[in-house]
Amino acid sequence: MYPVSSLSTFGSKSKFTNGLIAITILSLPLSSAVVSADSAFSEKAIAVIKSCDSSEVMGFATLKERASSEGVKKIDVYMQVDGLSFGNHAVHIHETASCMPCGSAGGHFDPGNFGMTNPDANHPFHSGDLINIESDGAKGLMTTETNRVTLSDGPLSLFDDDGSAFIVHDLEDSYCPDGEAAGCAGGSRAACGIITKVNTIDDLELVVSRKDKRKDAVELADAELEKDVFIFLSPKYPQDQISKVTYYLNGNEYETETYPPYDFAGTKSSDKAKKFKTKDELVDGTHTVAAEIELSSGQSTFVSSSFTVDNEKDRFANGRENNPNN
Ligand SMILES: [Cu+2]
Repeated sequence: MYPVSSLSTFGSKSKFTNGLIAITILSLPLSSAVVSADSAFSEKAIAVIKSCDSSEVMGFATLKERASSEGVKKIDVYMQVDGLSFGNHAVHIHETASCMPCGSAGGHFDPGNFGMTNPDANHPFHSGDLINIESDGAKGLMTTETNRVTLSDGPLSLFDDDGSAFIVHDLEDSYCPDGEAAGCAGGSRAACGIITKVNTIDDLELVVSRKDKRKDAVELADAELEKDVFIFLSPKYPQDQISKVTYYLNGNEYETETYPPYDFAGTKSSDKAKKFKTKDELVDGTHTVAAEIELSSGQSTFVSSSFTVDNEKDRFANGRENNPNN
């Protein structure tokens, strides 16, 4: 149950109000929105998260599959949801790609011979069990990784015959420390998002350069940043097929660009990128930039990349402060 007033914090910015695609994706049978996978790894998927009460868009999630050094498939999950009440809310992958109504998403995703989808039983040991999303009453943010499910084909694939969906619950996931108890896995359902593959847009990625002319850019994902950087959408994807990019920094709306090049910190009239001062804007540690990308075709999609900021190291290297290791 959300107060309508807090829901409107998302809608009033009109970021998602014309995200008709998002809605289209959700209402289409999974197969029509899904594009065939052509590689076993580095698959991506998105979910548009909508209120169970009003069907209003509250946020989105991105999923990226990668192989560990031992070949284990891991998925990086990023989710931002606005309008959740203050506190923690359970997030799980549920067994069916259906959100209308939210109950139709079924129980917790848990394939296999011993699958047990009852949310409050075998919890938190279902394949689809994730961690809580933390909300400050307006914004909610969650990043995690899981190796219990895959996007690519296989026995743990989220893209089984009936697909899968995220459910965000009204209450905190207690992880059921005392075994099965009604509501211990988060209780009633607050929001839902069908998980949809987006394999056609591999070139749609965030990159970062040290130069305002965007030279020598590298992938933003897993980059280690210091001082001033220039983050933008890779020009590998045809820029004329994009109509608008809305950037988020750690879940908060940061910049909206309606013309290429799509710079995270904005573009100068000279066409150079404006600098993003990591030292002023972020503490050292891991951060995430996400982008909602509206395509000229009318579709919307989302990308996110987590990176590390380390300005301390730089300070020691320059000898401006005493290095405690000396
Ligand atoms: Cu659940």
